[in-house]
Amino acid sequence: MKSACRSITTSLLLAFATGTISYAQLEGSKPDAQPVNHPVPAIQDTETPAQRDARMEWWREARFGMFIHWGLYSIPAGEWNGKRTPHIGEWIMNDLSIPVADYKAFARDFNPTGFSAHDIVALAKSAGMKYIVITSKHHDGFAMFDSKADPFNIVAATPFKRDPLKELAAECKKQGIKLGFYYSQDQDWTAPGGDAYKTGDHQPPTYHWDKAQDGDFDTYLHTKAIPQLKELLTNYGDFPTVIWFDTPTANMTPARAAEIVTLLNQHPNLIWNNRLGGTYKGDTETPEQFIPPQGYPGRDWESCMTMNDTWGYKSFDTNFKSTETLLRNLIDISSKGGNYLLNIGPDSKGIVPAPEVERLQQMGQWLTVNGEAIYNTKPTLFGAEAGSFSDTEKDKNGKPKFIPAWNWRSTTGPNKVYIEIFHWPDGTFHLDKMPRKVTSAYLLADKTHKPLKVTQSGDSLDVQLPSKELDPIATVLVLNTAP
Ligand code: FHN
Repeated sequence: MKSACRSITTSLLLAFATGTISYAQLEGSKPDAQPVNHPVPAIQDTETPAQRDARMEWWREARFGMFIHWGLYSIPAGEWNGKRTPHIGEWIMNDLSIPVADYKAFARDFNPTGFSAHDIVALAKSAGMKYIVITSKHHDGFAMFDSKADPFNIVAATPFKRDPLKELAAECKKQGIKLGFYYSQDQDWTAPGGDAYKTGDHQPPTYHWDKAQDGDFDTYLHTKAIPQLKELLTNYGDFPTVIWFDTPTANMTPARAAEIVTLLNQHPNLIWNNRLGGTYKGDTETPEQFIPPQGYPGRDWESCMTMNDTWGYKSFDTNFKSTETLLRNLIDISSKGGNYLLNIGPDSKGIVPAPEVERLQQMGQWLTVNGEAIYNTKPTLFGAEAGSFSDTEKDKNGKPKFIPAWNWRSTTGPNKVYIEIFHWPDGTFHLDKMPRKVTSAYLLADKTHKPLKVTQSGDSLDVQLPSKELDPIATVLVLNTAP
């Protein structure tokens, strides 16, 4: 039985490594129940539901956050020694088996003088995002912050010598937005003993391609990962509000994860995701590159997605999703009670690619008018199955196909139902099963809030619409409902 389990786990890891399933799907294969006998109980094991609600409050209201994948991999930008990686840019060291010394040498050329914490935070704000999560250390092991624990970092090893996380923390505080840190706690391809999943071929999860990577995992954990997490948790004032772990291997046993949990428990307001490992479920489910058709009833969740096909910058990846797709993703996710963590990948100068800026600004314009229907709302009253991105079917670009089961989505306020209409109907908007009494209706983008004619009989509701939509991506119909 034991060996059968092991072989299932191994084949799942291989499927992840070869890109046939995503990390989130891999996670989904784990049993759901929260074990109660953790070596060290986490805050989620001990707090009351009311304490949990208070801790999660800002995050639940936020709905929309910015993921930033930025690191040394922005220098090769998808290409090394004349070879282009077809995979995600931040994996280039692993995919092209770049030797440790060669990869570390990129640091000497890393001088992102175009980086402006002010501009990035302002961009997030103009997009209507309420929090930022940035890669403090990705799998390549390079710390994007001032670390005394390990010299392979942006302050000690580059001509730049600045700490972008410090600058972002100051700006986030100034501009009133939350900041979280992504940290690759298990995979580390440049620290001896750090783990590596090998992509592209069928190697075990701790495959190393350079002798310099060999070493003891506990030594890595105790001399690098845990000390760096301590630095991140103590050196940045009010932040981080989120720690975003990633890709635990079997090496992240419950006992090892418990050492990290001991540290996290000292920060009682912290939110952390379900990717620590060692049976800890954390606070949030993290579907990656897809929207779960039913959300995760009873769990907080956040879909993280790229705008093109990479997280870390790749100079030749121009396959950007349209603003329409990105906005409808945000609406779809909100209607199912989740958050959208949308990625940007700055280049080696620290500049955010123009197509990403453009899309974020367009999303922000829509949210300036229609944000009331997104922030701090509750899920739809009409079932969460209303269309989604298919797990199996692809569109003509090879991306998950959007299946619009309905032509609209819905979010809910205490005395309001919001209907975000994607495809404008002729004449009337009809609902078969409206569970609340509607007192009046108007379009959110209509500044005058001109009342629309409502006919309600039993469960059935009709609202007379103007002949043209106010926004072709989504026009929000507001239904005022009786308390
Ligand atoms: O391997 C990483 C990947 O590079 C990226 O950081 C994503 C973001 O969720 N997480 C891992 C894959 O699941």
